[in-house]
Amino acid sequence: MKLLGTNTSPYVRKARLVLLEKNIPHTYLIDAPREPGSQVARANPLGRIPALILDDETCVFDSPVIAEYADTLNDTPILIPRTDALARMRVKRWEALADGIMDSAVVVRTERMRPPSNQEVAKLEADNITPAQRCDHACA
Ligand SMILES: N[C@@H](CCC(=O)N[C@@H](CS)C(=O)NCC(=O)O)C(=O)O
Repeated sequence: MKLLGTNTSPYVRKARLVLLEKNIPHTYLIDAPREPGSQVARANPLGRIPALILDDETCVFDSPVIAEYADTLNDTPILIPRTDALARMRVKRWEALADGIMDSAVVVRTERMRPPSNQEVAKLEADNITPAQRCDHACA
């Protein structure tokens, strides 16, 4: 299988960690979606990375889907509990929280890369309320 991505994408780093942690043979191909000649659009209609292309050309995309697929390929180790519904939900919830934090961080970074006069302050402020602070008040 081939994993398409770039080193700067947090979602790609997450997919790589799962594949490496589980010792799943794969080829990592640096492929930035907007570069000419990119294979990403063929592998993911959303045009985003990471995208995983299996040996039979099946395309797997969105990092939670890649992580879950990879986790079911072997049991060494099992990262997402398979039978205990509550334990499984808790792991998937951590993943949703981490992905959400990354989503916010990407918005802030993208905004800060614009010239200061073009930055949307409201967007930066809204995203500066960290999910970590909200966690203190969230339910168990
Ligand atoms: N929910 C997706 C998010 C993936 C994502 O947004 N990746 C960014 C890179 S960090 C991307 O490919 N953006 C499109 C682009 O750079 O053109 C996932 O978890 O895989």
